[in-house]
Amino acid sequence: VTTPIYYVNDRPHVGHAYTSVACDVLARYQRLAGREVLFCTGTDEHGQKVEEAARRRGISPQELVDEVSGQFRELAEGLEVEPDRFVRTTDQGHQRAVRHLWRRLEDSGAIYLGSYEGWYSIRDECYYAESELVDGRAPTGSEVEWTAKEPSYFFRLSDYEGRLLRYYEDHPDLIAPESRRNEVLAFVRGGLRDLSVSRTSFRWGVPVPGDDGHIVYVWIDALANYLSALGYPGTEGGAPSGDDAILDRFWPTALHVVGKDILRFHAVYWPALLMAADLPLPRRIFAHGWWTINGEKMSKSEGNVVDPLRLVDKYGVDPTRFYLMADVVFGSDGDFSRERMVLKVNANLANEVGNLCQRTLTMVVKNFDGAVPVTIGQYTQDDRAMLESASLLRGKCDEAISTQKIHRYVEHLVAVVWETNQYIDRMEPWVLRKTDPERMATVLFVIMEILRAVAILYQPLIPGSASKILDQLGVPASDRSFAHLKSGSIQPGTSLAKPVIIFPRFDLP
Ligand code: ME8
Repeated sequence: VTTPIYYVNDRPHVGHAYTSVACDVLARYQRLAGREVLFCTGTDEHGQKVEEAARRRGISPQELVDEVSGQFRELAEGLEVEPDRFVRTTDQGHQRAVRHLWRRLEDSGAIYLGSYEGWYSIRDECYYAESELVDGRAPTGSEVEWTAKEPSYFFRLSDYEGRLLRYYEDHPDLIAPESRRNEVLAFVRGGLRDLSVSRTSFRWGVPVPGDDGHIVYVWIDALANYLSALGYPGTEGGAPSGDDAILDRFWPTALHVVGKDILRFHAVYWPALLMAADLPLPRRIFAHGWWTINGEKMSKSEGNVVDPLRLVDKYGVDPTRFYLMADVVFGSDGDFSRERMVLKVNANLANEVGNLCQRTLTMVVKNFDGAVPVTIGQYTQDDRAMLESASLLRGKCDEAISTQKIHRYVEHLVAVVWETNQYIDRMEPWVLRKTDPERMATVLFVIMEILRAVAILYQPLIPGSASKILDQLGVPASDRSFAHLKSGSIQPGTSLAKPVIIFPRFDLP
């Protein structure tokens, strides 16, 4: 599972947090499902944009990249995003991978020397054709500048049009969501031009092997991170067979999660480069949507950039992760509003799951000598229906996660908690206390079983809070993987502590 590697020309904001949390949820989920996962992220530290940002601040590029890369690490830590690899493109190992990839492209005849003139957007680190400009700007709204004719290496992207289209057709799941896939197809069908892949006008980057007047185009450098994260190319000079051995383990199931802004680089350029280097393609490329803030574009000049770590300070890490994943369909655009965050977190976490836990466990502790009740009656139709909903959760969540419908995964959990709250209100265990204590025990036991399933499945999204719920339910740490959904259960007689509130309620801003 990979995030994009983030540019270090700017501080991390909620958009970066979004992608990183999403990937962390996907990685944790698969790990709890028993799969071997390698979760990679990092920082994209080369290029003209970074060189200029350093110059503006009067520091060296190296000082700048060290500082901002550190901020991206802190962002991950603060959000409890736990990658296995953090690639920095200034790492020696990564640069070696870039040089190796370059040589393979060159050896296969996919690179030639020509000359380039045209429009370039430094903000997007992207070349644009005259015909793509809108009112003298890039289609993204970024400023473009004219690059006077300079010698440049080119990648024969135009050779790959047919092969890419065939590959997309044979692998309909490669690019998602569907609407984005269609955009990519339309773009490739519209014809591909060869891609300029080196620059001579700045120095901050990886020199082209054998011609160090040229710097490798920052996107080739950046995309190679997905290989260098896996140790590519193995031994120095790496024989092709060596590459394959190292990549074998994780590369065939690689999932690239990116924002829609950079889908073209991942779904067109990257597959073509891999084809040219005779390397297999990743399994899936998922483009999520774009966040605005209160309906407006997030930008430094607007002064409306949301610092995710400030959110964590104020609301805690799990409410922040929850809001980011639960509020919008993964794949669609979202709009950040503190008010909606508070409403959503208060409703789904504090009022629904938190309150259910608190009520249930308080009754258990008070009425059954601080332990899970031992005498439990026959299940009724109602009880069985509730337990059935809980046992269907795993399949539904698996289905959602395997297609990156993270919001859908959350919805399944929210729905079962909702149903359970209706169940407790219908069963009124607080009334049963006097009339039928055994029935009370049964109802509370059913709810604890459901909470156990919900908390186990919530671990990828709200790891700290889910484990607090499991602690309160007396579920041992060794029994919390998804395999225990079926094989485990709440143990009668387990002593329980008096529950404490897990999800605080927040005031509206
Ligand atoms: O593009 N809404 O880096 P970058 C949603 N270095 N997601 C957002 C967002 C927003 N408003 N703003 C940023 C680069 N993102 C390259 C990538 S990969 C080989 C090289 C997220 O720092 C989203 O994932 O501009 C987007 O694709 C990424 O940050 C862009 O980060």
